[in-house]
Amino acid sequence: MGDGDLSVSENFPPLKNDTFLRAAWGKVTDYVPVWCMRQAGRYLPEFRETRATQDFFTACRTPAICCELTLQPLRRFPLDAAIIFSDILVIPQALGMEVTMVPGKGPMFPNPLMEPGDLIKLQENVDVSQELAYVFQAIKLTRNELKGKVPLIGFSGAPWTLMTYMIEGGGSNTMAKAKRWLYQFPEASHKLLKILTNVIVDYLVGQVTAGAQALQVFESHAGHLGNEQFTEFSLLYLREIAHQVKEQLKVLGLDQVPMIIFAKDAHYALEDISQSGYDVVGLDWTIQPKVARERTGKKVTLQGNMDPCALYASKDKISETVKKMIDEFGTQRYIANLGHGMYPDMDPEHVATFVDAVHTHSRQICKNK
Ligand code: 1CP
Repeated sequence: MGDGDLSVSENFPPLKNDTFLRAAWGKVTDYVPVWCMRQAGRYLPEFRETRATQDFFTACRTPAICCELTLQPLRRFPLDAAIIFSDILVIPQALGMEVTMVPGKGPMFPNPLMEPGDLIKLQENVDVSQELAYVFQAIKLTRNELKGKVPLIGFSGAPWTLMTYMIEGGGSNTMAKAKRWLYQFPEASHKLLKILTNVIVDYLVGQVTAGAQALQVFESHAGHLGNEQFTEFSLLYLREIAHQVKEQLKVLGLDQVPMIIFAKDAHYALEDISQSGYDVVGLDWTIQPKVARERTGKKVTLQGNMDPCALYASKDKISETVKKMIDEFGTQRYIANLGHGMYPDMDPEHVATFVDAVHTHSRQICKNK
């Protein structure tokens, strides 16, 4: 077993493929590991079948279904990591907010936060070991069922991204309501972001205790903030999360778990992001790999960043795009991924081409070195 074996419990099966973890730690790999954001999703017929009889959040609360949905893409593609099936919105639910998933529309909060006075409605001192126990059970079960095939990634939404949903009441193009809070109620905004930060820290530590072998924090709505607001309302909390999680994991003796930050559309702040305490920086497709390397230095691993819509291209074009991406990122300190999640109408065969092109091309380069 290589030094990337990070089993937190002797009861878990030994890890057979540690390439993803090695890349995350900046260790030498003999090919580029790959996974896809939203690799468990509606583009897979077996996902649609499993989900057909289940309401979205009922599925999230049923460990056996989460486990099945997490494993489905692994059965089809030789991916180098699994990501637990869940959603970032389980945290607002744990704080006492009602959230439903409207088919074909997305998440809906019937009673979003309207004014600062609404913050008293939140269950501030939530015990995640109770409220989110179902996620921890799903992680434990999935880690066992993976049988050491690849590492299991746990995740959380970042405070600003969760705040946008809690105030907007769902998805939004402008985030005008949430941004109004930042300008009109900066104090209440910080109060909310702090409440979220505390829950997220407990949640991420709990996921590792349950068996997660890496953690990704999704700041999917970073692009709506300018540099100044990002620094004040996002970066501060992202740093706090990395710092607190790592401190707590160290105390628990579980600190061999890399942390990934994916702040979509925030490359205006890439230097700061790369120095915010995370081991891996996820990139969307709007930044060139070479520019990202120059701006992040040699300490972090980069993850990304093919335009997910490139999966609509022909298989030849996908292979060509992957080759160019790997040539530009290089094969080391690099985890291949898409620049954001996949869409339901994407062809699983094209995902297979993407994964295969990453493995084949990167192995060739590594072999010739
Ligand atoms: O019925 C369905 O199947 C709905 C589609 C779906 C799925 C498959 C949603 C609704 N969530 C998920 C699972 C999910 N969500 C995962 C699973 C693991 C994997 O990647 O395979 C993950 C990591 C998430 C995280 C998530 N949820 C994010 C962050 C990543 C990103 O896309 O930026 C966000 C923003 C959400 C909110 C959310 N959940 C679902 C939808 C449609 C949305 C976006 C709504 C919007 O803003 O318009």
